[in-house]
Amino acid sequence: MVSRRNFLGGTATGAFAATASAVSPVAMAALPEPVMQSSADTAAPLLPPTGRPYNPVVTLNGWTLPWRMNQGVKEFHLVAEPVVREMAPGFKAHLWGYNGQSPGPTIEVVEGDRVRLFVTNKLGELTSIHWHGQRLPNGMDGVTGLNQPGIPPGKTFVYEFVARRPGTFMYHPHADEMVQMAMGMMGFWVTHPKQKHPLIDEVDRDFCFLLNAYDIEPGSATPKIMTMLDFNLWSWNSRIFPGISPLVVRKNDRVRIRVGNLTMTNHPIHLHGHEFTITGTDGGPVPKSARWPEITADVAVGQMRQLDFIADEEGDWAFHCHKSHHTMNAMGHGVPTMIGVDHSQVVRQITQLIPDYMVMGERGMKDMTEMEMPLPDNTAPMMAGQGPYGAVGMGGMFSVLKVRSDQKRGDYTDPGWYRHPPGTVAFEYTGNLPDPARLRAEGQPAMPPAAPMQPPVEVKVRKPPGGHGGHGGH
Ligand SMILES: [Cu+2]
Repeated sequence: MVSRRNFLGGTATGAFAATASAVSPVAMAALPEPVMQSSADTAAPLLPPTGRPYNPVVTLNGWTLPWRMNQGVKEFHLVAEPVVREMAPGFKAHLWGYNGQSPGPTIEVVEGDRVRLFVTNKLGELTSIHWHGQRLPNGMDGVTGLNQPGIPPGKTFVYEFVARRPGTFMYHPHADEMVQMAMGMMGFWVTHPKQKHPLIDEVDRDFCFLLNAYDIEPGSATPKIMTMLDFNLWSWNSRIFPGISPLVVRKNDRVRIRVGNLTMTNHPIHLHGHEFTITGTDGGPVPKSARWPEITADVAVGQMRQLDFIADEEGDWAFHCHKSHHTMNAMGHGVPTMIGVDHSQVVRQITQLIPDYMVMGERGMKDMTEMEMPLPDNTAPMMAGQGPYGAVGMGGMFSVLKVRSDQKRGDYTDPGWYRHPPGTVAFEYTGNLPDPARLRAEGQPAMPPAAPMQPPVEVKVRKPPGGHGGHGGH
């Protein structure tokens, strides 16, 4: 296995950067050596050693696949195979992917590049790769049975086409659909413009990741591939918070985030502290006249979105899916909502039968992040992540945009937590709480009832203990 340091450090670069003149006819006939990745860390951007220059992307908890230039053709070698993916520290999943990881490596090319992709199948069943969003000859489109025979186990197929339009794309199998994508087979593809493009601004930092989801029973490691909607792990690049790298930027950087969705539901991706513009989709750059500002972009199934903004507010800004269940990790489903329910009497009776019975969530579910719960081995904590002010009650599709004025250009190292200037953090009010002013119309219907009203039903609200007793409680 080639480690990240190995191929980014330049020692191995020669193997991929062989110039056309250096490639003998024998070597041309040979497969490019597959580059494997064993780490789930975010690799540094891969500066193109050959071909047209471009500003490379940073794949969250991923990497870009090096290529071999062969007589003007960029040659890549993808290996479809079972992988072990660390989804969060201490939690490993048995997935299928490419070149040692799920998702597979990001492919980066330049508009107009001729690309040759060798795909070796090390799975136990047929596979293929569809190059989502590419203009290409029909026979290169990768739909098993329709455009090509499936790639049998142990065999290698060759795809070749010109990357005709710049943009944000992905790749995935079109073979045993439900199984192979549910097992994590997918990857990102970026085609950079070959020259200044009127609709594609140059940016300082360019991040990309795929939205994916798994259903892995606590204590096990293999996804249940029959699950259609009820997933328990909502991930970015097969990672869950707190395992997702922060997006580290320098203040006033122009930032692009590219997101693709290969789950079975939509994800409203939400950024705090800034507004962004959707500047492109997998259909291409968005005309300037059709752009509008957003802080949440809904990425539907099978779609890709390219978000551009200027990171001009310092701080640690949450960046997450806005579906609240998607910022949670593996939890037991069918857990009743116990908020406001006083189970102290019930507990006394149950503990006589089950001595270590534990009641959860009387104040909400966040209690559980602070609780030391016995969990089966290889289980993602339900919600985890420790911030500077305590537990962050989120997991899953969540990360942090870290904007720092003293971050060096091109430096992606985590600067740690933001140090808030004095007097800029929400603080406790310690004065008296006045009685609430009530509107006279409170509780009245908008229209008079047609028939005499039933006596009103009294709803009792139980406030959490330890609040300001006597003010608004019952
Ligand atoms: Cu979501």
